[in-house]
Amino acid sequence: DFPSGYTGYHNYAEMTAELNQTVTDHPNLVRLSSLGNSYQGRALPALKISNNPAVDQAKPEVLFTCNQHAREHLTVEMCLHIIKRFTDGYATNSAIKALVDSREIWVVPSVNPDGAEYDIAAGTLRGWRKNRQPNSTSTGTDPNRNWGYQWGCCGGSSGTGSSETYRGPSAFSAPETQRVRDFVNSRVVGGVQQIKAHIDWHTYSELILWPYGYTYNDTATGLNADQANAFGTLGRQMAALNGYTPQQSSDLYITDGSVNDWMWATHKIWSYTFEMYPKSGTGLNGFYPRDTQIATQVARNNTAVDLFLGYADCVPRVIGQTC
Ligand code: 0X9
Ligand code: ZN
Repeated sequence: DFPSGYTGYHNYAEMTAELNQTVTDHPNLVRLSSLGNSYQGRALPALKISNNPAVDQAKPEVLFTCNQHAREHLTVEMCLHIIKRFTDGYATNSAIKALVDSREIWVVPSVNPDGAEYDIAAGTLRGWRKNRQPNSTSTGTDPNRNWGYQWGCCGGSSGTGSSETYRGPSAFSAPETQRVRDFVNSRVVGGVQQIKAHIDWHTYSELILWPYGYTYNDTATGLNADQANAFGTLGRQMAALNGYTPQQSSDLYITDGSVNDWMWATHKIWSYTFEMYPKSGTGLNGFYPRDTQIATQVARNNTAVDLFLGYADCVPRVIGQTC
């Protein structure tokens, strides 16, 4: 389990208990489901927050995913914080109520529970990143190199099983990315993707990133200048609220097979990566802020998340366009 100094983080059982408690506390605001199982058979819970969660309403849908990378435990706390804020706050906070009433919000607090549990299983913090699926020479696929758009195209991932950025033997070879893919595909209703915007939470470096990651070019197939401008403009506005640094993903480094590129290229979902606290670190310590940091660092994103949700129906509005 989490060692001393980190017990304020949720392990998988505690995360599951928290989601179940949310259902008990707010049965009319949430619906809990599973996207299917991880490689090792853990359920991948998804919580829908809506003012009528049993019904598929004709409202813009938004997706938050956390913990693609095992050791980035702060992101699980971010997703749980989003859930708490938009459920506990509904009755008393009119701004929160307005967002929940006008959106259908999906939260997947752990895309990689096998890796996260392995990371803490010995009572130490192992620095594990990937999932726990065996490969031909080693263990683990990097989920964020396993998505099926320009998979393995561009030197932004590795074909070596022991690498931290091993892309897997084929796109969507990881059960976890398959499950999220199938869920997102299932939200195409009547030929229209219902999910309009997405944030994938990571640590660390305090960045807001947007597509594409596979190329340094600002525009490319499926991403025109207006769209790049809208991505950047909303990204910079959110960064002004949380103090992160905004940039195109590839300005950090080239990645291929990342979730943001797939979400955008395949579904035209406005998909961002947020790299949370801290801004810098030495060795693995940047992945392991003490639990005393959790409350501050998740709340820091409140206004950026609210802005994001506000624009989620039509991100191009941020540059004066209509949808
Ligand atoms: O390398 C990653 O997957 C992310 N950084 S992390 O340190 N959390 O591993 C960055 C992904 C950014 N997205 C793209 N470049 N597309
Ligand atoms: Zn990450």
